[in-house]
Order: sequence, then structure tokens, then C-alpha cells
Amino acid sequence: MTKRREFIKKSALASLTSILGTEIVFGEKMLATYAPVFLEQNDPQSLFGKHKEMTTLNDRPWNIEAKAHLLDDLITPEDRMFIRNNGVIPENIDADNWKLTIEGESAKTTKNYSLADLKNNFKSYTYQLTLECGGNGRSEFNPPAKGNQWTIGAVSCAKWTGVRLKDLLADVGLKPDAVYVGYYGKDTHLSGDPKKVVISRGVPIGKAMQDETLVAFQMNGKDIPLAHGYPLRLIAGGFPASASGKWIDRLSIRNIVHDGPKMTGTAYRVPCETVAPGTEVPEDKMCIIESMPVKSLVTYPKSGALIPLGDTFEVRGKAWAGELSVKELQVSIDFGATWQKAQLERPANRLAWQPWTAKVKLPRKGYYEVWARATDNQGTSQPMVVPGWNPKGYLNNACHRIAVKAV
Ligand SMILES: Nc1nc2c(c(=O)[nH]1)N[C@H]1C(S)=C(S)[C@@H](COP(=O)(O)O)O[C@H]1N2
Ligand SMILES: [Mo]
Repeated sequence: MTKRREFIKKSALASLTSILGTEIVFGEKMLATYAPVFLEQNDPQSLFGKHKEMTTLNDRPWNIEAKAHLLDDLITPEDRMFIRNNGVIPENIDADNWKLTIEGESAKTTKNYSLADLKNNFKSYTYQLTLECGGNGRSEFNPPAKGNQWTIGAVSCAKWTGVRLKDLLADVGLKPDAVYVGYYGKDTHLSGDPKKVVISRGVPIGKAMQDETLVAFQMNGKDIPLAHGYPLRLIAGGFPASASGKWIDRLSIRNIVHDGPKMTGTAYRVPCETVAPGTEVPEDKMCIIESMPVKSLVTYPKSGALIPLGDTFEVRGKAWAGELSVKELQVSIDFGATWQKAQLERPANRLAWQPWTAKVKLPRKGYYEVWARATDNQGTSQPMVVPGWNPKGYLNNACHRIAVKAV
């Protein structure tokens, strides 16, 4: 036990040292549970170049979310992009010698690609792609679900550049029994055990073959930021973002549904049939999350805004619907009694979120809430209340609301 604690303490010390960039003198005298002051001062702002209003939910591993008003840009800039890690961000990445291996029982051959191979030998594509964590909105479930208590900010829609996964799969050759592509990344386990894989998820072969499924090496026109998967990342927009593996060095073409860590059991799965809140659900009654549900955010004004009474004012936001598109967005200022249609734009490309705007008039001074509700192209709308309780707290797509005062 003492040995184990010593080991954890040492590896925690090592990672603190690497964050600080210098030795912690007398570090061995620091209690293992002690949070050094620099961690408080060095918020994600300076560590990851994040906006000062981003919220840190956990610093080991790092999990950081946005606030709704930070997501007002059409293309999410790096500093407003949520970070979700299951383990420790890899260090000392050598992009020049990076190798992506594609193998697996359903691969006709095994091939290795350097970043230069990917950039020079395959056509590059750029798409704007919505990535939402399956657990976004978890904080509202009751009984509560364990895990990061995301509110609404674990969603982003940046521009990703890379090669199509399907082009790589064609280069390697698929056997007819291929059903899934699993990813492996270079992040390390919190335990410090180098043999333990943190997370290894992936996508069904049908998703892998879509034009927009990328092995990406750029985000918003630059190298992918370290926290978001530098130098190479799988991007599967519209699926829970856990399918988009960061720091990838291996893809495995499987003849079974991939069974890496966090693919099995209850991880990123919901009950196949709706259950009453608090129900214990056996594993074989849990289904893998694929397309994310229809959802929207009010990104302007900021909740709490004071609106001068008078003419109309502009409310705006974003809407997305996993693998589907959004066909209508409505807003209400009277707690859902009446709804007005917003102007909804088309997505930049398939699987990108859609901006919307509405002109709203507040009839007299006082407190209001602006609610937004999106409907997907199959006619499914966001629920007004927290939907389908599930043991791990996934897929909360309840309507977003903001508070405003007419003054
Ligand atoms: N290698 C690796 N890839 C990963 C993860 C991880 O912990 N390790 N987290 C996944 C989860 S759960 C999410 S929601 C997204 C978050 O992507 P972001 O941090 O770039 O926003 O990355 C996914 N890819
Ligand atoms: Mo996630």
C-alpha cells in the first residue's frame, strides 16, 4: 500500500513538474493530497490558452467547459473549446517521427504512415464538425450520475483538416467482414501504469466510410493544439466526441464491435429501452451511443443581460442534430406558452452546427427567460425537461434557457 502511494505520489510530482516546467524543490515533503498554489493561479487560461471564463471541472484529468455565451462564434476558436480528457496528456510529442499504424483482423495489410505520408500521398479535406461530449448536460440528471458534471459547454464546432479515413482504409484494404474501426492514442493512464490503455473507442465501418470522417492534422488552419490531439486525431462529427480519438498512433480494423476500454460495459452507452430514474440496468440492455440528439444553445445575449426596453433585440445561437440536420428553431419568452420561429441558417457542411437568430420584443420592464428549441429533419424536437434518465448521465438535450431583464 505504502509502495503504491509512493508511486502515485511520485508520478503526481512528475506531472506537476512537467506542468510547471521546473522542479518543485522540497516536493517530496508536499502531502500527496496537497494542491499547490500555482495550480490555482495557473488556470486553464495560461496552461491551455483558454478564455478566462472557461470552467475547470477537474484538473486530474483536465476537463474544462465553455459557457454558452463563449460559443457565439460560427467556428469555435481554440480558446473557447472544451477539453475532455480521460487520462494524462502525452508529453514530448515528436511529430516528425510520428507513425500511424493501420492494422487489425479485417485489414488486408498492415501499413504505417508518417504525417508527411498522410499530407503528401492523400487528398486533404476541410470540414467544420460538431463535437459534443456524450455527457454534456450530465449535471442535471436526478438521481445524479457520477463523472464530470458538465452543464452545457462540452460542445464545439471547429474546422478540421485531414485525410478521409475511407481513403486510408482503401489503401490498407478492407476484408468483407470489417465492422468497426477502433483507435489507440498516446495519452497515459492516471495510475501511471504505461501498459494501461486510457480509452480506445472508434466508429462503425459505415461511419468510417463517410466523407466527413477524417484523420485530421489541423484545427482551424493550424496544427492541432496539444490538448485537442496534436499531431493526429480521428474526427467523427455528429457522434459523441469520445469517438474522435486524440493523439492517435494506431487504428484497428475489427471484425467485431471494437472492445477497447470505454467501448464495453456501461461506458458511452444508454439503456436500449427507457428506464425509470435510478433503475439498475444490466450491461446487455445497454446500447452504444451513435448519432447525438437534436440540441441548441442561446449564445447571445449572455444570460443575465440587461436589455433596454424599446425595439426588438437580437437573440442568437447554434443548433445541431448529430448525424441529422436541424429544420427549425423556435424561441419563447413566456415560459413556453408561445413560440416564435427564428431564422435558421444552413450548415457550412454536413455535420456542422447551424447558426440562428431571432428578433425578440420584450413587452414591459421586468424579468424574462429566453428559451430555444430545435427540431431535427425527422421532426424530433428537444424536450423541455431533462429527458431519459440513464445510469451514466448521457444525452441530456433539454432546451437551453437564459435570463434577461428589460430595463
Ligand atoms: N486519446 C483520447 N482521445 C479522446 C479522449 C481521451 O481521453 N483520450 N476523450 C474523448 C472524449 S470523451 C471527448 S468528449 C473528446 C473531447 O475532445 P476535446 O478535448 O478536443 O474537446 O475527445 C475524445 N477523445
Ligand atoms: Mo466525452
